[in-house]
Amino acid sequence: MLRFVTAGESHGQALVAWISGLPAGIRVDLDFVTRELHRRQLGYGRGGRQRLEKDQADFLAGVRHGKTIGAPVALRIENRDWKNWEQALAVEDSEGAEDQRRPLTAPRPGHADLAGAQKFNFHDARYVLERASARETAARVAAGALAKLFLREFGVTVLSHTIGVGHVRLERAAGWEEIVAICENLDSPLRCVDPEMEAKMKAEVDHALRAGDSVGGIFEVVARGVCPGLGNHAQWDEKLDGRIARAVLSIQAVKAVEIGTGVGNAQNYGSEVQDEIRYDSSRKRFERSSNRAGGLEGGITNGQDIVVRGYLKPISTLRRPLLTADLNTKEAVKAAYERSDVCVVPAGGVAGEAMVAIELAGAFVEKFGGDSLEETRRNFEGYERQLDRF
Ligand code: EPS
Repeated sequence: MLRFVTAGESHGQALVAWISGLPAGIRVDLDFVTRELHRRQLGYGRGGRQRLEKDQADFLAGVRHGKTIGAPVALRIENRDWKNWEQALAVEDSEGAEDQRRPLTAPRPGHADLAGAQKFNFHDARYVLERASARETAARVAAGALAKLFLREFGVTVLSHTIGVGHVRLERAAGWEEIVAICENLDSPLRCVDPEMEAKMKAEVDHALRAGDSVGGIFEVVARGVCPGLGNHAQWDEKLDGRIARAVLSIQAVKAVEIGTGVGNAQNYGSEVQDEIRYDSSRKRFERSSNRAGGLEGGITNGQDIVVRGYLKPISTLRRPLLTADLNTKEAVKAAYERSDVCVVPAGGVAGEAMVAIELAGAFVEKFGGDSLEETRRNFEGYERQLDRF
């Protein structure tokens, strides 16, 4: 079973990720991991923090001479900002530490601040927000990069692009080549495949920036090359659509997830929604004339692209803050403002890729097993032959 957890506070010493269950023998391309981390830091509308950080994964365990060894992988990503927070977030208690705490007592509506403070009985939301922060997605992206390197061995590629920012929405479908190009283009401001729409999206960000506000949007993750048969219809918690939805919904600020054209499907007739089946005898594979199902039927992959959309609400830290109630005085005050991002949709997409890749890699390991990559490959190829003869 593939398992992964993270630890680390936004302004603490470092983020860490721990991943176990990957077969031995996966080539760990460090440049690829670094590039993935870099992609997550980009995007028009990011705040000052990204100029400070230069995310890099330092592998501590589970990799030898450039390959996984079947042992848990542990990695660490330094927070450069830690040097400004060593007192406030010190591990050890010390004389006068009280004054250094940088407490946050005006909880931001929409953030984990208040719910978390009540849950853990803190009268300072700092304890909560440091861990709730989307900075944590850096650790997910590093773990996701490993999942992608594994999937790559079997011809699977997971990418993403932006299809909505604020009121602006890309209405047309994006081609695979366009998505590949936008993921390779590190200068793209919002990672939208249509330059005209991207200019309008930029204007939405500018508008929010000027107004001291924030803006959300929609990213779309597409996984190509996934064989049919991953996931399982037979038990509710093995259905891969449910697992992917949970994984993407767990990303900070994602409030809805759509698979394929799931939302629109609810208002259309069955004949307009289901994807017709045909057989390609040269490839010896069943295919679909459309992909409204987003590559998943009955919680099982069907061989089409996996298409998953994450809907991000605008982030909750506002330069022109909303009203809140102070955690101690209970008086009406303006919510706290800390340096923040205005728009994080492109970064959300990169985190979305990581989560989808982790779920796909998990389903892959479950179906094909394998302590070593050779074993996984042998089982995978046996299954491919079975599909050829089907
Ligand atoms: C975040 C607040 C900001 C973001 C941060 C998420 O951090 P800071 O308060 O240090 O400026 O920049 O995101 C990251 C640091 C990151 O790397 O994505 C929050 O409160 O969620």
